[in-house]
Parts: sequence; structure tokens; C-alpha cells
Amino acid sequence: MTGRTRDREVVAAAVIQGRRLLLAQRTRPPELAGLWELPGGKVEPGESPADAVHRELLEELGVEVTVGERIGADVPLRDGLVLRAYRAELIRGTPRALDHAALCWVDARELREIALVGNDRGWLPDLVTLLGG
Ligand code: 523
Repeated sequence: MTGRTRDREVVAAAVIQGRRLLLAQRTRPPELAGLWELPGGKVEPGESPADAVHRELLEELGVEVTVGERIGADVPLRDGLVLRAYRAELIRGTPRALDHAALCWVDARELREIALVGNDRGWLPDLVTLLGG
């Protein structure tokens, strides 16, 4: 054994404006295509989770955000990855689907009904609370 490595983090952003949350529709892999997620991606070596949220939202949505507190519980993924969600606030730009099939803004009722990727479903109660129920 050469010692344990830490889980590599995948970040996901909860961008909320008023009483709506921004969701992005995945195009890949095939088993996730068409499902909706909190946008984000893998933290790169040497990058902080907040830096990764900032970079991913610039790359995927063309917007700048400030990154806030964590929400919800950790979600263990395969291959030593752990998925974590963070609040993010838009500071520049209008989100565009640069790497997704589509984007949408949902209220609490719509969020409960939309087809989320399985990994993000555990955050539903936290997100619904943030959206004011
Ligand atoms: N998830 C997930 N939910 C969620 C995100 C952002 C990611 O379940 N909100 C999962 C999907 C993948 C893994 O986390 O199994 C990595 O996310 P991905 O593919 O969006 O990360 P990228 O864009 O960094 O990965 P590459 O396509 O490899 O660049």
C-alpha cells in the first residue's frame, strides 16, 4: 500500500434567483442524457472546490458566479469521486447551454416533478427549502 488518496470531488452549483433554481439537461453519458442536474464537474488537481464551481459555470454556462456555502449531503460516486453541492450567485452574464442540451429555471413545485439525475435527488429537500417550499 502506498497510502490512501483523498476522494476527488465533483462540484455542483445551486444557482437560485428569486424563488427559482437553475437546472441543466445533460447530453452524456447515454444513461444520463436528457436528465436534469445542478451544473458542475470535476475539481481539477490543485484547484479548490470554489475555483472549480467558478470555472465550470464559466465553461458550461458562460456566466461568472460567487460561490457560497455547501448545501445537502455528500454523494459518493464511483471511482473514488464524491459529489458536493454549493450555493452560487450569478454576478455576470445570462446562462446559456454551452455544454448542455438545455437550461431551465424551476420553482419548488416544478423541481419536485422534473427528471433529475439520480445523484442529485437526495438534495431535493434542501433545495425545496431554499426555494421557499
Ligand atoms: N454528476 C452528477 N450530478 C451533478 C454533476 C455536476 C455531476 O451526478 N450535478 C456526476 C456525473 C458524472 C460525474 O459526476 O458521473 C462527473 O460529472 P461531469 O461529467 O459533469 O464532470 P466533468 O464535466 O468534469 O467531466 P468530463 O466530462 O470528464 O470532463
